[in-house]
Amino acid sequence: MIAKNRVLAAAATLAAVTTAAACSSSSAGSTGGTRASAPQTAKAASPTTQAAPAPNALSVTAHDSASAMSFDVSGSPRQGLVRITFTNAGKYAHEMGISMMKPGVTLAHLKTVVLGKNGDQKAQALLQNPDAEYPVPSILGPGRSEVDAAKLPAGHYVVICFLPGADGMPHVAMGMIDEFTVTAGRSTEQPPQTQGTVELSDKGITVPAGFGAGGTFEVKNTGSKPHDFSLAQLAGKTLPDLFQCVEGAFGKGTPIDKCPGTLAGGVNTLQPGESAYLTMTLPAGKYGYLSTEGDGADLQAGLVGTFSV
Ligand SMILES: [Cu+2]
Repeated sequence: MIAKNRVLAAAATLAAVTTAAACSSSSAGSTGGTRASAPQTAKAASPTTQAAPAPNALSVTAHDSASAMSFDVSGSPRQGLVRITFTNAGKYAHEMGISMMKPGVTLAHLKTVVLGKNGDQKAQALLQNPDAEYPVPSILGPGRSEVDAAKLPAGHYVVICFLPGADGMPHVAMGMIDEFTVTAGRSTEQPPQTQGTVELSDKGITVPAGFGAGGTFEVKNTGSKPHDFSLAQLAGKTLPDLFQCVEGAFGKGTPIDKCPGTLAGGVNTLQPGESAYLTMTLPAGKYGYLSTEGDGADLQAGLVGTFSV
Protein backbone atom coordinates (compact mmCIF):
# COMPACT_ATOMS: atom_id res chain seq x y z
CA MET A 1 0.00 0.00 0.00
CA ILE A 2 2.82 2.34 0.83
CA ALA A 3 5.03 1.29 -2.05
CA LYS A 4 2.23 1.98 -4.48
CA ASN A 5 1.89 5.51 -3.20
CA ARG A 6 5.59 6.12 -3.51
CA VAL A 7 5.70 4.87 -7.07
CA LEU A 8 2.84 7.19 -7.96
CA ALA A 9 4.50 10.17 -6.35
CA ALA A 10 7.78 9.42 -8.06
CA ALA A 11 6.15 8.89 -11.42
CA ALA A 12 4.34 12.19 -11.24
CA THR A 13 7.51 14.07 -10.48
CA LEU A 14 9.74 12.19 -12.83
CA ALA A 15 7.39 12.84 -15.70
CA ALA A 16 8.02 16.53 -15.13
CA VAL A 17 11.76 16.23 -14.66
CA THR A 18 12.50 15.20 -18.20
CA THR A 19 16.13 16.19 -18.25
CA ALA A 20 17.25 15.00 -14.86
CA ALA A 21 18.36 11.56 -15.99
CA ALA A 22 20.86 13.02 -18.41
CA CYS A 23 22.59 15.02 -15.68
CA SER A 24 24.12 12.27 -13.64
CA SER A 25 24.85 9.45 -16.03
CA SER A 26 27.66 7.15 -15.14
CA SER A 27 29.05 4.31 -17.11
CA ALA A 28 29.62 1.17 -15.16
CA GLY A 29 32.50 -0.91 -16.39
CA SER A 30 32.57 -4.63 -16.05
CA THR A 31 34.62 -6.33 -13.43
CA GLY A 32 33.65 -9.73 -14.68
CA GLY A 33 31.34 -10.65 -11.85
CA THR A 34 33.32 -13.75 -11.11
CA ARG A 35 33.58 -13.32 -7.37
CA ALA A 36 31.39 -15.40 -5.16
CA SER A 37 28.07 -13.64 -4.86
CA ALA A 38 26.90 -15.40 -1.74
CA PRO A 39 27.26 -13.20 1.32
CA GLN A 40 29.98 -14.34 3.69
CA THR A 41 28.70 -15.99 6.80
CA ALA A 42 29.94 -15.27 10.28
CA LYS A 43 33.05 -16.72 11.79
CA ALA A 44 32.32 -19.89 13.71
CA ALA A 45 30.37 -18.88 16.77
CA SER A 46 32.13 -21.35 18.99
CA PRO A 47 35.61 -22.88 18.88
CA THR A 48 34.03 -26.32 19.16
CA THR A 49 32.24 -26.12 15.82
CA GLN A 50 33.59 -25.64 12.32
CA ALA A 51 30.19 -25.21 10.71
CA ALA A 52 29.16 -21.73 9.64
CA PRO A 53 25.78 -20.70 11.05
CA ALA A 54 22.79 -21.08 8.77
CA PRO A 55 21.82 -17.86 7.02
CA ASN A 56 19.27 -15.71 8.82
CA ALA A 57 17.05 -15.91 5.79
CA LEU A 58 13.66 -14.99 4.42
CA SER A 59 12.55 -16.09 0.96
CA VAL A 60 9.65 -14.51 -0.93
CA THR A 61 8.73 -15.80 -4.39
CA ALA A 62 5.97 -14.29 -6.52
CA HIS A 63 3.83 -16.56 -8.70
CA ASP A 64 1.09 -15.61 -11.13
CA SER A 65 -1.31 -17.08 -13.63
CA ALA A 66 -4.32 -15.68 -15.48
CA SER A 67 -6.62 -16.55 -12.61
CA ALA A 68 -4.54 -16.42 -9.43
CA MET A 69 -1.50 -14.78 -7.91
CA SER A 70 0.37 -15.68 -4.75
CA PHE A 71 3.52 -15.40 -2.69
CA ASP A 72 5.50 -18.40 -1.55
CA VAL A 73 7.08 -17.26 1.74
CA SER A 74 9.57 -19.25 3.79
CA GLY A 75 11.83 -18.53 6.73
CA SER A 76 11.34 -17.18 10.21
CA PRO A 77 14.46 -15.08 10.70
CA ARG A 78 15.67 -13.42 13.87
CA GLN A 79 15.68 -9.65 14.18
CA GLY A 80 18.69 -7.80 12.86
CA LEU A 81 20.35 -8.42 9.52
CA VAL A 82 18.10 -10.67 7.41
CA ARG A 83 19.10 -12.17 4.08
CA ILE A 84 15.98 -11.53 1.99
CA THR A 85 15.69 -13.33 -1.35
CA PHE A 86 12.93 -11.91 -3.55
CA THR A 87 12.24 -13.84 -6.75
CA ASN A 88 9.65 -13.07 -9.37
CA ALA A 89 8.74 -16.44 -10.92
CA GLY A 90 5.74 -14.95 -12.71
CA LYS A 91 4.99 -13.24 -16.00
CA TYR A 92 4.14 -9.82 -14.55
CA ALA A 93 6.00 -7.30 -12.37
CA HIS A 94 5.45 -7.72 -8.60
CA GLU A 95 6.36 -5.93 -5.38
CA MET A 96 7.00 -7.31 -1.90
CA GLY A 97 5.48 -4.50 0.11
CA ILE A 98 5.70 -5.25 3.83
CA SER A 99 4.06 -3.80 6.92
CA MET A 100 4.12 -4.94 10.53
CA MET A 101 0.75 -6.03 11.93
CA LYS A 102 -0.39 -5.07 15.42
CA PRO A 103 -0.14 -7.92 17.97
CA GLY A 104 -3.16 -10.21 17.72
CA VAL A 105 -4.08 -9.23 14.16
CA THR A 106 -4.40 -12.29 11.93
CA LEU A 107 -3.64 -12.39 8.24
CA ALA A 108 -7.19 -13.59 7.56
CA HIS A 109 -8.65 -10.53 9.30
CA LEU A 110 -6.31 -8.08 7.62
CA LYS A 111 -7.06 -9.66 4.24
CA THR A 112 -10.81 -9.27 4.75
CA VAL A 113 -10.37 -5.62 5.66
CA VAL A 114 -7.94 -4.85 2.81
CA LEU A 115 -10.28 -6.36 0.22
CA GLY A 116 -13.34 -4.57 1.62
CA LYS A 117 -14.58 -1.09 0.86
CA ASN A 118 -11.92 1.60 1.52
CA GLY A 119 -9.68 -1.28 2.56
CA ASP A 120 -6.50 0.73 2.06
CA GLN A 121 -7.52 3.24 4.73
CA LYS A 122 -9.20 0.81 7.14
CA ALA A 123 -6.20 -1.51 7.15
CA GLN A 124 -4.03 1.25 8.63
CA ALA A 125 -5.65 0.69 12.04
CA LEU A 126 -4.41 -2.91 12.01
CA LEU A 127 -0.79 -2.00 11.40
CA GLN A 128 1.83 -1.42 14.06
CA ASN A 129 3.22 1.66 12.36
CA PRO A 130 1.50 2.29 9.03
CA ASP A 131 4.07 4.84 7.90
CA ALA A 132 7.10 2.66 8.59
CA GLU A 133 9.24 1.82 5.57
CA TYR A 134 11.66 -1.11 5.37
CA PRO A 135 14.75 -1.59 3.16
CA VAL A 136 13.33 -4.65 1.37
CA PRO A 137 13.77 -5.33 -2.37
CA SER A 138 11.98 -2.97 -4.77
CA ILE A 139 9.52 -3.95 -7.53
CA LEU A 140 10.91 -6.73 -9.74
CA GLY A 141 10.00 -7.51 -13.33
CA PRO A 142 9.26 -11.09 -14.44
CA GLY A 143 12.02 -13.66 -14.14
CA ARG A 144 14.22 -11.47 -11.95
CA SER A 145 15.65 -12.16 -8.51
CA GLU A 146 17.78 -10.36 -5.95
CA VAL A 147 19.18 -10.87 -2.48
CA ASP A 148 18.99 -7.92 -0.12
CA ALA A 149 20.58 -8.29 3.30
CA ALA A 150 18.79 -5.69 5.41
CA LYS A 151 17.83 -5.03 9.02
CA LEU A 152 14.31 -5.91 10.09
CA PRO A 153 12.86 -5.48 13.60
CA ALA A 154 11.01 -8.33 15.32
CA GLY A 155 7.34 -8.55 14.48
CA HIS A 156 4.54 -10.22 12.52
CA TYR A 157 4.53 -8.90 8.97
CA VAL A 158 2.13 -8.92 6.04
CA VAL A 159 3.66 -9.07 2.56
CA ILE A 160 1.42 -7.69 -0.15
CA CYS A 161 1.43 -6.66 -3.82
CA PHE A 162 -0.79 -3.79 -4.94
CA LEU A 163 0.27 -3.60 -8.58
CA PRO A 164 -2.72 -3.53 -10.94
CA GLY A 165 -3.66 -6.65 -12.91
CA ALA A 166 -4.97 -6.97 -16.44
CA ASP A 167 -8.57 -6.61 -15.28
CA GLY A 168 -7.81 -3.57 -13.16
CA MET A 169 -7.87 -5.64 -10.00
CA PRO A 170 -4.84 -5.18 -7.73
CA HIS A 171 -2.75 -8.34 -7.37
CA VAL A 172 -3.70 -8.56 -3.69
CA ALA A 173 -7.29 -9.21 -4.75
CA MET A 174 -6.05 -12.18 -6.78
CA GLY A 175 -4.35 -13.70 -3.73
CA MET A 176 -1.07 -11.84 -3.48
CA ILE A 177 -0.96 -11.45 0.31
CA ASP A 178 0.95 -13.55 2.82
CA GLU A 179 2.75 -13.27 6.16
CA PHE A 180 6.01 -13.95 7.98
CA THR A 181 7.44 -13.45 11.44
CA VAL A 182 10.76 -11.96 12.49
CA THR A 183 11.53 -13.36 15.94
CA ALA A 184 13.11 -11.53 18.85
CA GLY A 185 16.26 -13.65 18.93
CA ARG A 186 19.49 -12.12 17.71
CA SER A 187 20.58 -12.47 14.08
CA THR A 188 24.05 -13.95 13.59
CA GLU A 189 24.10 -12.75 10.00
CA GLN A 190 27.21 -10.66 9.36
CA PRO A 191 27.52 -7.95 6.71
CA PRO A 192 28.73 -9.69 3.53
CA GLN A 193 31.96 -8.90 1.72
CA THR A 194 31.26 -6.27 -0.90
CA GLN A 195 32.75 -5.10 -4.19
CA GLY A 196 31.80 -1.49 -3.73
CA THR A 197 29.27 0.94 -2.34
CA VAL A 198 26.26 2.60 -3.91
CA GLU A 199 26.08 5.91 -2.05
CA LEU A 200 22.76 7.67 -1.56
CA SER A 201 23.45 11.24 -0.47
CA ASP A 202 21.03 14.16 -0.23
CA LYS A 203 22.36 15.46 -3.56
CA GLY A 204 22.80 12.40 -5.73
CA ILE A 205 23.43 8.68 -6.11
CA THR A 206 26.86 7.25 -6.90
CA VAL A 207 26.88 3.84 -8.57
CA PRO A 208 30.34 2.22 -8.73
CA ALA A 209 31.75 0.51 -11.81
CA GLY A 210 30.81 -3.14 -11.99
CA PHE A 211 27.50 -2.74 -10.24
CA GLY A 212 24.92 -5.19 -11.56
CA ALA A 213 27.44 -7.46 -13.30
CA GLY A 214 27.46 -9.78 -10.29
CA GLY A 215 28.57 -9.82 -6.69
CA THR A 216 27.44 -7.87 -3.67
CA PHE A 217 27.36 -4.10 -3.20
CA GLU A 218 26.61 -2.11 -0.11
CA VAL A 219 23.83 0.46 -0.58
CA LYS A 220 24.40 3.15 2.01
CA ASN A 221 22.44 6.26 2.87
CA THR A 222 25.07 8.86 3.74
CA GLY A 223 22.56 11.70 3.73
CA SER A 224 20.37 13.29 6.37
CA LYS A 225 17.01 12.14 4.94
CA PRO A 226 15.51 8.78 3.97
CA HIS A 227 16.41 7.64 0.43
CA ASP A 228 15.81 4.56 -1.70
CA PHE A 229 17.49 2.95 -4.68
CA SER A 230 15.03 1.83 -7.36
CA LEU A 231 16.24 0.29 -10.62
CA ALA A 232 14.71 -0.10 -14.06
CA GLN A 233 16.05 -1.63 -17.26
CA LEU A 234 15.36 0.75 -20.12
CA ALA A 235 13.99 -0.40 -23.46
CA GLY A 236 14.62 2.23 -26.10
CA LYS A 237 13.02 5.01 -24.06
CA THR A 238 14.28 7.23 -21.27
CA LEU A 239 13.74 6.74 -17.56
CA PRO A 240 11.21 9.62 -17.52
CA ASP A 241 9.34 7.95 -20.41
CA LEU A 242 9.20 4.69 -18.49
CA PHE A 243 7.91 6.24 -15.30
CA GLN A 244 5.41 8.40 -17.15
CA CYS A 245 4.03 5.17 -18.57
CA VAL A 246 4.04 3.54 -15.13
CA GLU A 247 2.17 6.53 -13.75
CA GLY A 248 -0.40 6.28 -16.52
CA ALA A 249 -0.85 2.56 -15.91
CA PHE A 250 -1.47 3.13 -12.20
CA GLY A 251 -3.90 5.89 -13.01
CA LYS A 252 -5.86 3.65 -15.33
CA GLY A 253 -5.44 0.55 -13.16
CA THR A 254 -3.75 -1.36 -15.96
CA PRO A 255 -0.59 -3.50 -15.75
CA ILE A 256 2.73 -1.66 -15.82
CA ASP A 257 4.22 -4.54 -17.81
CA LYS A 258 3.57 -3.00 -21.23
CA CYS A 259 5.65 0.07 -20.38
CA PRO A 260 8.96 0.56 -22.26
CA GLY A 261 11.28 -1.01 -19.73
CA THR A 262 11.33 -3.36 -16.77
CA LEU A 263 11.49 -2.52 -13.09
CA ALA A 264 14.60 -4.26 -11.86
CA GLY A 265 14.57 -4.21 -8.07
CA GLY A 266 16.85 -2.29 -5.76
CA VAL A 267 16.43 -1.35 -2.11
CA ASN A 268 13.43 0.40 -0.59
CA THR A 269 13.73 3.11 2.04
CA LEU A 270 17.00 3.41 3.95
CA GLN A 271 17.12 5.77 6.90
CA PRO A 272 20.11 8.16 7.31
CA GLY A 273 23.23 6.14 8.14
CA GLU A 274 21.55 2.84 7.29
CA SER A 275 22.96 0.23 4.85
CA ALA A 276 21.67 -2.80 3.01
CA TYR A 277 23.64 -5.29 0.91
CA LEU A 278 22.42 -5.96 -2.58
CA THR A 279 23.40 -9.10 -4.49
CA MET A 280 22.13 -9.23 -8.05
CA THR A 281 23.18 -10.04 -11.58
CA LEU A 282 21.43 -7.87 -14.13
CA PRO A 283 20.98 -8.83 -17.79
CA ALA A 284 23.18 -6.69 -20.06
CA GLY A 285 21.50 -3.45 -20.97
CA LYS A 286 20.94 0.17 -20.09
CA TYR A 287 19.51 0.94 -16.67
CA GLY A 288 18.08 3.88 -14.85
CA TYR A 289 18.08 4.42 -11.09
CA LEU A 290 16.35 6.87 -8.82
CA SER A 291 15.22 7.54 -5.27
CA THR A 292 11.44 7.85 -5.00
CA GLU A 293 11.50 9.42 -1.53
CA GLY A 294 10.19 12.80 -0.49
CA ASP A 295 7.20 12.96 -2.86
CA GLY A 296 9.54 13.79 -5.69
CA ALA A 297 11.98 15.92 -3.69
CA ASP A 298 14.78 13.36 -4.19
CA LEU A 299 14.34 13.52 -7.96
CA GLN A 300 14.43 17.29 -7.96
CA ALA A 301 17.60 17.08 -5.86
CA GLY A 302 19.27 14.88 -8.51
CA LEU A 303 18.96 11.38 -7.04
CA VAL A 304 18.55 9.86 -10.51
CA GLY A 305 20.83 8.61 -13.28
CA THR A 306 21.72 5.82 -15.67
CA PHE A 307 24.36 3.11 -16.04
CA SER A 308 25.04 0.18 -18.32
CA VAL A 309 25.70 -3.48 -17.64
CU1 LIG B 1 2.01 -8.47 -7.92
